[in-house]
Amino acid sequence: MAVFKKCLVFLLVLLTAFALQIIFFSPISPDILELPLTSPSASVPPSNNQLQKVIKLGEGLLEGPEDVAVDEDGALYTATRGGWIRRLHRNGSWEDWKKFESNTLLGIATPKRDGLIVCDADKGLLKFTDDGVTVLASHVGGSEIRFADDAIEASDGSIYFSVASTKYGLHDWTLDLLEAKPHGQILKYDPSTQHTSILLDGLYFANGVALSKDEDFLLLCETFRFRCLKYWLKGESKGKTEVFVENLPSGPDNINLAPDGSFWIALIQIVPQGMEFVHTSKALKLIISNFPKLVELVQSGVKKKATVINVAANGNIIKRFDDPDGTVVSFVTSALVFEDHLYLGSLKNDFVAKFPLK
Ligand SMILES: [Ca+2]
Ligand SMILES: [Ca+2]
Repeated sequence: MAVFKKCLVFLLVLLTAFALQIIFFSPISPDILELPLTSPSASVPPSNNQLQKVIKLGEGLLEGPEDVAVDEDGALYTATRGGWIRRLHRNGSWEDWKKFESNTLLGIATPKRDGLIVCDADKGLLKFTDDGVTVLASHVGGSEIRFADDAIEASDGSIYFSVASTKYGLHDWTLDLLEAKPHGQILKYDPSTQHTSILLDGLYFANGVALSKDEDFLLLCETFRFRCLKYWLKGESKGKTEVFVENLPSGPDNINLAPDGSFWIALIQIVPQGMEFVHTSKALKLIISNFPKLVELVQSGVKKKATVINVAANGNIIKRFDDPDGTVVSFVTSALVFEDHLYLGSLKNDFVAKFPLK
């Protein structure tokens, strides 16, 4: 009996130590993640397999081309995992335009004048020109910019860009998701003073940014809230933020203005089917975060779908295209309209997908 008691005490001590280890040394301090309503919403068109019709551009040449942008001459740019900025000329030839020592290049935007604006999740806001690369912003308010995600330039030269998380980097984005706290920001870079300031704080993974046709508002995607917000830049509501579109079927990534004034948003699956329960328990999240293999498991299977939506300037969802099981394209992170075609970037594919809209 005494032996049994000793064993029990030993087991209790072990369990307490395990619990303390998990609570005090966990890399996260989690909150519950509010998942989108699972009942089909009347405002979201049904899933389809339209995206299986895409044409693959630059296949094998482009590793994880997260975002796409087109310049005045119709050249299409993308930044790859190997740090290459590659561009596709109108004649169909790909050019290795610039190389940067980085595997964390994300959102890009073509400025009014030459070059390319690029977000690097390690270095901040960069600008590439034929002459080389300049770091436009690496700090804000004395702190390093850790996870710059996407940028857009206004006609006055100001650059609005997102910071997905001030706490975790690109390679730890799953921890940020498990923590489910608002570590995201929108920053503004002023070219006349070269100063960067915080425009918005407390966002749930601030991702894609886009300006409206008249530049009267800025749209920003809050991936972990399954919604996009509208921040007014002009008019009576200037400085105010409101919901643009919400309860999306998955997390919005990059967003782009279309020539007709509507927006194209790529939706990424951040919670794989069957894993929803993980996000409803803080205790479970604490345990998982201590074991990298479990963190991997929570995210396994997220890259198997592709969904893009077209949203009117008033927030109504107009169209939806999917590859529901990622047969041809998967983990599409951006959608851009150029001359009646959609160009799709992806963190998983090794090509840019082209999809005819007409
Ligand atoms: Ca972009
Ligand atoms: Ca992004």
